[in-house]
Amino acid sequence: MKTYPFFLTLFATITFSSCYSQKEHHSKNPNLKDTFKKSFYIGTAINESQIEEKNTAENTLIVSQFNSITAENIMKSMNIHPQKEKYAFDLSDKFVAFGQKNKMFIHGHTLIWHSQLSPWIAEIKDSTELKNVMKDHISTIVSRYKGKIDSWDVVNEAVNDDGTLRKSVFLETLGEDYLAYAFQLAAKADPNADLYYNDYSMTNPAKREAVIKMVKKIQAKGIKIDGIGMQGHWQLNSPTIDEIEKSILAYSDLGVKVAFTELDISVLPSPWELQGAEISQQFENTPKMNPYPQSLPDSIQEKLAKRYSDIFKLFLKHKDKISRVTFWGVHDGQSWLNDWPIKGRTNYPLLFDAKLKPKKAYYSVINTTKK
Ligand code: 9MR
Repeated sequence: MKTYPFFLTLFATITFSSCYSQKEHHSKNPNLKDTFKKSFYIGTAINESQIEEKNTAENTLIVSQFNSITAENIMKSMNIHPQKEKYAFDLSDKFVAFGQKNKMFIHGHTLIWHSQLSPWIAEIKDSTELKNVMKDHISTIVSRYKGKIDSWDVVNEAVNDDGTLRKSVFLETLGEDYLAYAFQLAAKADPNADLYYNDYSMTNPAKREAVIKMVKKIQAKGIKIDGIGMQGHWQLNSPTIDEIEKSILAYSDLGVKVAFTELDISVLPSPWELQGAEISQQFENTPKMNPYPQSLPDSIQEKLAKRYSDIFKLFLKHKDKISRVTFWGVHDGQSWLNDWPIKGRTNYPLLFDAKLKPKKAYYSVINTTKK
């Protein structure tokens, strides 16, 4: 029998056992970002306290599971550009530094949006002034993070669910040209960032057709638009997988990337009038509308797990078209759906519960990659 010097045997033993234990560790502790590494980025929206790393357990969860971040609120115009001559970059600088430190894909949300709009912008009536403000806003923010923020929601929620253009200070003052103008400004400020149009109810046929028409008009002007963001604020039974698939195919036929930018699945009843994710809607909180205030029954956990699994199987089927899947929040405790469309409910829309424990839905998502 051939014998090896002691130090070589020792080296081989240590190397093997450390590889083995890493592998063991990996398979016992799967994580989202590695599981989908070859397919698309897995992101989360983070709030102010998470950007500032105030809670160690939340921070550990974010960096171990996600390889992309979006700021849930701090980059919206009323926060980042509160007055004409004043930008507030403190938190957005921290957000970008957090992403860089953790080698994450950083997404900017959002440049032009009718909601959470700085009140002083909403009051502008003069078209030249509004164009100048758009130019200053987009150029200042995008160039500050040039080469650091990888992609932007340039325009958010400009189309109504019936396919008409949403009335906003931008549409009313500048007409629909404001859409192409916003993309033109963003492309000039950072030619290498990916530029997205982002909206909810993107599986609704009338809205889908209108978004496609809008993107084609921007493309026809020779202006750069790289992707379409389907927010993905969905329910247990709607939209159907078939409707989601139709939208993935129709949007990617435009030659742009498709991203799922704000994914969450509400398990609570929704008032019948409810449309998409229009945040101006609020309804009354009654026990019937808040059926699981303490915990989510097993039968609904199962339904949520199956729903997420069906959705991720579809995402994997179209991984060549999908750039990123971002959840709207890290865990159930922080979700906006606890307060919308009815204040003070307990919803369970994400993969981690309010105690940061992975839910059945988490494992069902991880398992979609297993043959
Ligand atoms: O999650 C955000 C919530 O904290 C804010 O109160 C709300 C106010 O506009 O915006 C929520 O995020 C929205 C996102 O920016 C755009 N798409 C719909 C999201 C849910 O309303």
